[in-house]
Amino acid sequence: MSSTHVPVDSQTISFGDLTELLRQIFLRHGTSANVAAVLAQNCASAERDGSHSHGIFRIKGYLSSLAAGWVDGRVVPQVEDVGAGFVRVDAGGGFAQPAVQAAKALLIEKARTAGIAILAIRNSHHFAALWPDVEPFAQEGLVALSVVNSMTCVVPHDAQAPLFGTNPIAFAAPRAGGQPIVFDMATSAIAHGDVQIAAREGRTLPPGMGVDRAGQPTRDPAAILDGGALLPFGGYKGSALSMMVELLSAALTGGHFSFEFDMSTRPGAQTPWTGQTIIVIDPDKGGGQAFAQRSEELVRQMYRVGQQRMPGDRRYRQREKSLQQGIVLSAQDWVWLKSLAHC
Ligand code: NDP
Ligand code: PYC
Repeated sequence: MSSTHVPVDSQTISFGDLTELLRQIFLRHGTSANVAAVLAQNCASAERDGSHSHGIFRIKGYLSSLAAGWVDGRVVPQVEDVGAGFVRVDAGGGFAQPAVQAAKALLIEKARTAGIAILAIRNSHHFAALWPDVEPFAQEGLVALSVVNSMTCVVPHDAQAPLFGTNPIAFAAPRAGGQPIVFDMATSAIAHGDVQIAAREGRTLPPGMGVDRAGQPTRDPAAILDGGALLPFGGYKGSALSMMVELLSAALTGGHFSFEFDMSTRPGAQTPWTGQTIIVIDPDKGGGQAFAQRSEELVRQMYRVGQQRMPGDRRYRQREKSLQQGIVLSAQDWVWLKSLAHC
């Protein structure tokens, strides 16, 4: 073990033990065994990689939505083979990740045959980081792009009221000399989860993230959460990408736009009820040299001109550390998770 500082008031847990603890929690709060396993793996992976806004921080929201009957933790997703390169899934009001899992083998088979395949998921709840939905494809030599819309809280560029969700885009591509290239980013200036964490910790946000209930710029996360809203990143450019995410996640799939459901009608509901699209490409069908060699060359050139790190590198570094030294949880979170598993 390294001598890296670990806070005294904390608990260190292995990735496997955290996954198992979370699996028990989901199981005890109304999910099927399969859904519990899929969500536990997803949530523990986020905590392992330091994606803290979408790790155990989200457990309260998952359980609240389950208890409210807003999301179905037991439904079995219905996979439909609708074209040479098109797979559809009706998630049945359940979580998106089991829908991805149910369709994955067919999607990969189609991508390898046709060169490209689309997975269109509707009637689904996505409450997680998006990178776990694309990274595994790149580990199999494929290129993957995913989008998911969330809940109305982002004001389109130049507009006066929120309409879009925080709508992330995630991309993954194989690379010859290292871990896959992966980026995963909200199209809002900041993820909603990070606003909640800043409010909890009493931190002020950088300028340009959001507005208060009167539409005035604010750096106070509590004012954003209390009737205010977020802004897209990068002005009209981020706003256009957020619009694209709405179209691909909802219009294409048959899911809800971020503004088409109202969580306030179901007390306790926290998970956005929308849709998700994943596009998978087999780069071997391209006309260039081996894709992974070419992506390695691009990375080499990026470093040569001064880029300090690749997107995804912070996570990979944190992953390695967590796998070697364990995942550090606060004592408070540890006691809370144990109580949820045994209640
Ligand atoms: P960040 O702004 O923290 O990071 C966005 C991307 O940029 C990451 O791939 C990150 O890599 C990379 N990056 C960050 N800093 C640098 C740098 N200095 N150099 C190079 N690359 C860099 O993410 P967001 O706050 O936008 O999103 C956080 C999470 O919230 C995401 O996982 C997203 O999927 C999730 N989310 C989920 C939603 C949902 O509906 N399910 C809605 C909105 C957000 P690295 O990870 O290595 O830091
Ligand atoms: O952090 O913006 C967010 C978010 C929305 C849904 C899940 N995470």
